[in-house]
This record gives sequence, C-alpha cells and structure tokens, in this order.
Amino acid sequence: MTTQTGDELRHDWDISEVQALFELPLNDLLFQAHSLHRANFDPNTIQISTLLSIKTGRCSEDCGYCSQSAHHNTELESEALLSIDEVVEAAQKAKSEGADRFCMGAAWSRPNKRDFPKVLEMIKAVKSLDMESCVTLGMLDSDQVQKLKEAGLDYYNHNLDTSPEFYGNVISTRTFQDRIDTLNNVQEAGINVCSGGILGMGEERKDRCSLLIQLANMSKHPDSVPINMLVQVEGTPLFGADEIEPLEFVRTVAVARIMMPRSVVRLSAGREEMSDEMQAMCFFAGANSVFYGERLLTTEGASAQADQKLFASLGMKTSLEKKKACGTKSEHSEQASAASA
Ligand code: SAM
Ligand code: DTB
Ligand code: SF4
Repeated sequence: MTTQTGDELRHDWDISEVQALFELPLNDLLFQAHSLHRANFDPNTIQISTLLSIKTGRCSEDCGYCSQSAHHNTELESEALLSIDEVVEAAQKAKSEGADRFCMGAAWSRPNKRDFPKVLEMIKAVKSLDMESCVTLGMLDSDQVQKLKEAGLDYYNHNLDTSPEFYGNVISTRTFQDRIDTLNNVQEAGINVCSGGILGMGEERKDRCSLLIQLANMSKHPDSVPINMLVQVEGTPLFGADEIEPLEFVRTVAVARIMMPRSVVRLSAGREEMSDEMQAMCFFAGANSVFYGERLLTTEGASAQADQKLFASLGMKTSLEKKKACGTKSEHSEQASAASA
C-alpha cells in the first residue's frame, strides 16, 4: 500500500487500500494519522467556526436526517430569512467568543432569486468584521457561484453526506451527482470547498470507505472536511438509527486525515454526545476544527464553556488566539509553519 507523506497528495484511492487502513491495529492507525497531522499542521491549534441558521425549516428536500425537511414531522419552528442586522449581531458575538469563521446555513434546496442577493450582502457584512465567511445554501449554478465569489465568500459547505451506494437510503429528492456538480462549480470558481459527511446513519464501514474515496479522489481535496455524527431528531426517518461505535468514529477521522493530509478535518455535529476522551482521540487522529457555540443550526451544540475547558485541559489554542499571538492572518500557512518549526 502506498501511503502519503504529505509531499504528494493522492487522488487514486481504491476500496481495498482504504479498508486495510480501517483494519490496522488502532495504535498503528493513530500513529500514522498523527504523524501526517504533525507534518502538516500544528497539532495543538484548533480552528473554530460558529454556525447560524439564516433561514430555518420548510425545506423541499427529504434528507432523512434533517429536522428542517418539510417531508418530516418534527417540532421545529420555521423562520423566514433573517435580516442583515440579525446576522451581523450574531457574527459579532461569535467573533467576541473566539470564532474566526462564521458559517450561515439556509434550509433551501437551492437559493431563490429573491433571497440570494440578501445572502450576498450578509457575506459582505461578515467579511467587513474581519471574519472568514462560509455559507451552505444547497445546490448552486455557475452564475450563483460567480456572484458568491465576487461577494468575497471564503468557503462553501456542501456535503456528500454518505457513500453513493448508501445515498438512496437517505435522500430521494436530489442525486449524489447533483452534489458533485455543485462542488465542481464551486471549486472551478476558486472558492474553498468544505465537504464531508455524516456517520451513524445505519451505513456500514464499506460506505464510510466509499465516502472518503469520493472526497479524496476529487481533482482537488476539499479544503475542509466536516465529519458529522448524526444528531438524531425525533420525527425524522433516521431517528433511532444504529449509533456508530465511538472507536469506529475515531478510525474514520484518522483515515480521513491519512487520505487528505492537508485538509482541515472538522469534528462537526454530534460533539455534545461525545465524551472529552473521545474528542481528544479525534484531535489526536487529525481533527483540527470544530463548530463552536451553544447552537448548531437547529439543535444544541457543545457549550462554549465546556469547550474552553476542554481545549485548556488539552493544552490547545484556537487559531484566532494563535493568529493574535503571531500577528499573522493565514490559518493554514501559520499552522503549517508551526508544524515545520
Ligand atoms: N440545505 C443545505 C444543504 O443541505 O445543502 C444546507 C444546510 S444542511 C442542514 C447542511 C448539512 O448539515 C447537511 O448536508 C448535513 O450533512 C448536515 N446535517 C443536517 N442535519 C444533520 C443532523 N441531524 N446530524 C448531522 N448532520 C446534519
Ligand atoms: C456540516 O457539515 N455540519 C453543519 C454545517 N455543515 C452546516 C450542520 C450540522 C447540523 C446539525 C443539526 C442541526 O443543528 O440542525
Ligand atoms: Fe433541506 Fe439541507 Fe435539510 Fe436537506 S439537509 S432537508 S437540503 S435543509
């Protein structure tokens, strides 16, 4: 098996190699993942992003995990698009709590003509606070992608969610290829791609391997790879799905780190169900970003207080603290230079 040193990035993974990584003794897998992590990043720095739902509920898609789909009977209260002032207030609060990226999510299949210009204004407003901006708005055409680029968008989040083979068990209203098309549009426009998936939806290990292959074999690795653990929401079809074993989750993070050694791997939804020890293992395995704050989009996040305590006990600093200390702006180059020091 060829492994990556981080000097050359691979885009030709096959299933047997990835399965072999998952089957390694845990210590060997963690050693390999952590070595690559250290070669590419400062292992004690964590990037933190805060999420805000800018338009909530009544979504026409039927994603089986989602509280916001109009196809499911959840308790969620829908909300129209927030005003720019509401967004700016939330972004300022996130910045004061230590986040350096603000991610805005909308319960849309794709942005509509009326609301899209307002989102462009929101992106500009977040940028003017000297924060990185990220949005997740569903599928995009190339014209919309161009406008997002012109507004100064830093990251577009669009998850593949699961393997192409398992995908039909989760979503029926849009295809796996629709997602790939949007990611290609985003990548071609030069916007950073944030794409990952959800574990614990009843998928098997071969699906986790296949999802990671889809991400790593893209012509360019996603800049950021969120790994979510399903937040089970009552009233969604996936409520009651078999939970993923914590060590299988850690293994998936480690394999993602090995396959995409220079991408930021984000420990995303589901952290409030994870012990500190499990999160610490994920950070050792190569996760170096989290969503931070009391709320994700529609569900509770890990509390900021609990997170600060966790980072302090692990001796980890946020990328914003690190930037302030170094007087530099680029998270990746700064982490990378710390790694090579
Ligand atoms: N509507 C847009 C879309 O789906 O592309 C953007 C918002 S959507 C909520 C963004 C991502 O959040 C989904 O692709 C999924 O990966 C993740 N997500 C949503 N609900 C989740 C849940 N209950 N547990 C874990 N991840 C979830
Ligand atoms: C991602 O991968 N996870 C975030 C973000 N991208 C948009 C969303 C998590 C949502 C968790 C369920 C909720 O709060 O609705
Ligand atoms: Fe809609 Fe996004 Fe939820 Fe799917 S994940 S139902 S597209 S809000």
